Amino acid sequence: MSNIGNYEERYKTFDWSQAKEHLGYSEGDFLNIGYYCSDRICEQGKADKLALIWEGPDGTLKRYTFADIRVLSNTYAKFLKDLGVEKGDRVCIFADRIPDLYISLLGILKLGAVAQPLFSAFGPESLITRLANAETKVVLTTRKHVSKVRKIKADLPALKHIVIVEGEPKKMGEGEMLFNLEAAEKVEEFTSFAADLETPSLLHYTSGTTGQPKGALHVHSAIFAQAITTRWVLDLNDSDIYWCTADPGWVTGTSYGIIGPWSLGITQVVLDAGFIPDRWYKFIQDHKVTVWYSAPTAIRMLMKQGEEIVKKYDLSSLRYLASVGEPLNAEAVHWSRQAYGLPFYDTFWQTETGSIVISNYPGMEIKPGSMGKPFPGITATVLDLKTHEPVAEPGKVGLIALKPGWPSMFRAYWRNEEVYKSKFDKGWYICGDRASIDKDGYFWFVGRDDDVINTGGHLVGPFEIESALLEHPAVAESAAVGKPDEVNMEVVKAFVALKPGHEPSDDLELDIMNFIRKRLSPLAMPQEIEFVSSLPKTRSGKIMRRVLRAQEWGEPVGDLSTLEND
Ligand code: 6R9
Repeated sequence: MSNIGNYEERYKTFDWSQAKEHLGYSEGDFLNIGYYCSDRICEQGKADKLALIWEGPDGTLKRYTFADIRVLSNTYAKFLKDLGVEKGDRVCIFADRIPDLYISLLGILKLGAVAQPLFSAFGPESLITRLANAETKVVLTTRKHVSKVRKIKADLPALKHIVIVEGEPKKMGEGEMLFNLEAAEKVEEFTSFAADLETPSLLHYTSGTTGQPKGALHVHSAIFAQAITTRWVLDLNDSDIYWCTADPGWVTGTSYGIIGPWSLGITQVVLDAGFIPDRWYKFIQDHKVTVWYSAPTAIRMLMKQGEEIVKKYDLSSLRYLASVGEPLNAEAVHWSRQAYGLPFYDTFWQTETGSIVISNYPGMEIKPGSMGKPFPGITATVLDLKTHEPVAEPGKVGLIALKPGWPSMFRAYWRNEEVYKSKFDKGWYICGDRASIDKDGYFWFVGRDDDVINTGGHLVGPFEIESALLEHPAVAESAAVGKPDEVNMEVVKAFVALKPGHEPSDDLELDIMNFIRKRLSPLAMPQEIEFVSSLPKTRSGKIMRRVLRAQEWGEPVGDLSTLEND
């Protein structure tokens, strides 16, 4: 029997007070995600239970009990407090998936500060937009990544400390210090900040069509939604060994790679290494992973490797598989049934929603290719593209929209009230995705409603790429769009018009690609650059990405008259 039981029944009878009860919370109780994910679990008698089994790039294993996580996150909280970090201050964690990333995040929350994890492959330009906007006070990073922070430090007046938590640079710069968690004096007791339901907790940056990335701000009560969805969608129980393959630089890696499992006292495993199929399978075999939460691109890459390699490993521990981040094609669901004897269950949500909002559930029939149905407590629909009224006919495409009010919903885009407000209309939060709903109430994803590029499950904003392209000395104009890719679903393609005196060449193409990879990240790097003499524009001079994108996808360009007049 699954945790959710009968979905339809749950949907009918659920209200969010049950999610609070599920965590043993009553109105007015002490609340703090850091405390809930460590001290509270120890108080439940699970102090000696493993919270984290970590495997490093070279195969090193480290094990942490909930008691370890409790004391070590206290140690971080105290260290940051002594450094002058106060309630509400933003503390960025910029590191690979080292244990410190997971532990310091809880420490930051215990202190009442706001944790801002950033993907460690980000280059200086991606970093500065996010650190400047958040006015981040402290960056926790490692020897491997500190040089990228150093490059931009002079332009970040709010940044007071750079703390190197792993490795030791040859030379220390101004405002830099070392912190070694293993060597530090352990802090047995730390009084966590008594957060209320609306106290800010996490800041995750996400890309939109226009402007720089926006910081989606979450609050401590998000844990109620994260815990109940972990229980009912990921079906986690006390005896599970859980593996979430997402990096905590992205929302999946915090909502379901830290808070969800630990709020329920569940053992999780982390692999701090890139994607190597053999290594992934061996990891599942070695640690006897039971529940695996991953992404379609990874599944497609595993599919490409075929079934023979699957047979080399004992994957019999697996009992439940789920996926998020991009469309999970029906073929991938069929293949996983065939290869692992289990289907992947698709789940849909966003940085802004903080937790799974539309999903398939254990026990509910999967329609391969569909994202499933709204989570209990979530009212979801699709709205007419123009009028924003709910679409009545089954199968008609509209905008996915949710009734605001669930606990893990974002509360703001950091210092960007205008864009935040633009996400709401007629009492709905509009996700920015298109879908249809069939006669049985299943949601079918169609595509994004904006120009954001989803590459391998990671969103990249065309504006950010175009701004960086313009900084290249040879580039006069640019446009970035997604082009189809068999594995990553989409990859970035850039259209570039050169400045006088520059000629298209393979060398220049490579140079521009590398320029973006270093400044932004490997994800944002165009896989192809097409040199053009000019770009299609509206009369007011806005580049028409839609035209370029349609060309790439072999789709009709559609009605251009409105665009040309804007
Ligand atoms: C959790 C996360 C959100 C965007 C979302 C949509 C796409 C996520 C999906 C999916 C099709 C699914 N997306 N899940 N598309 N099927 N099951 O991924 O957050 O990085 O903010 O991305 O990802 O376009 O709007 P985030």
